Amino acid sequence: MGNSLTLQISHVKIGQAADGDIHQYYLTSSKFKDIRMKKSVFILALTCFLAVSLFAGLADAAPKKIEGPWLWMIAPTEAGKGGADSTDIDTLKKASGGSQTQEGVAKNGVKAGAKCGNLYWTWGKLAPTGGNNVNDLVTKIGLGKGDVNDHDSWAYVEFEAKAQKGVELQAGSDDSIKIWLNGEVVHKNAVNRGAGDFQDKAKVNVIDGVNRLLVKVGEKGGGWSMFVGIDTTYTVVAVEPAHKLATTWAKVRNR
Ligand SMILES: [Ca+2]
Ligand SMILES: [Ca+2]
Repeated sequence: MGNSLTLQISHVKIGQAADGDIHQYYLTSSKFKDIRMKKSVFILALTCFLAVSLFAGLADAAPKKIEGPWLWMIAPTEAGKGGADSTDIDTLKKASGGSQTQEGVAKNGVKAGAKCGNLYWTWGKLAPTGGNNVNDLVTKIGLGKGDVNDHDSWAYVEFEAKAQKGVELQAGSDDSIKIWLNGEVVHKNAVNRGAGDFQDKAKVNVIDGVNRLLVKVGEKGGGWSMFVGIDTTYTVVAVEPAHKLATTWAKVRNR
């Protein structure tokens, strides 16, 4: 009588990924005749375990960072009150002499070239890495100079998507952050910290068609950075000056 091996493998659904269900596999019974077979059972079980772990790892991947282009504006805070202290202060309203407010931009959007004090809302594509990406960007597009401190930045973007509830939004910021989606505050973290990647998570509801996303980051001192991603399929829309039609800028598939 030669060697024989009988295996019974069961599986159970443990989650959902974009491309299908995630199953966990396990041996429910096995019969083996010699040591060599034991080894193959072990290898089979290990292979199943690694395959499931890898799949689960892919399903948990963070969303892609939104590089935009976003529309940008910055405004000073009170001296020594940048970052966490100014998270809920509408320094945009003050800088624009009352013609713009954070809530107004969050709800109704803003156009490229709109004026705020001596500055104009300007396009800029945000680097997905680095601990000073906002400072690098605002100095590049001419809104600020050198190492900017005690300032707030606003980044505005419109994206087209399909309605979906409970979508995961991830964000990182140096220093504090406040995020509005379609006029509602969906995340806030009044904190002074460094950032080079995502740090916070929030669940948001995406609507059919154009969604309006506004992100405020408060900079106290040192680095000034921002990272925002949303775990759905969307298309970033370029917000042109009022007399032009909005045009599709870039198509982004998230996975
Ligand atoms: Ca700085
Ligand atoms: Ca900082």
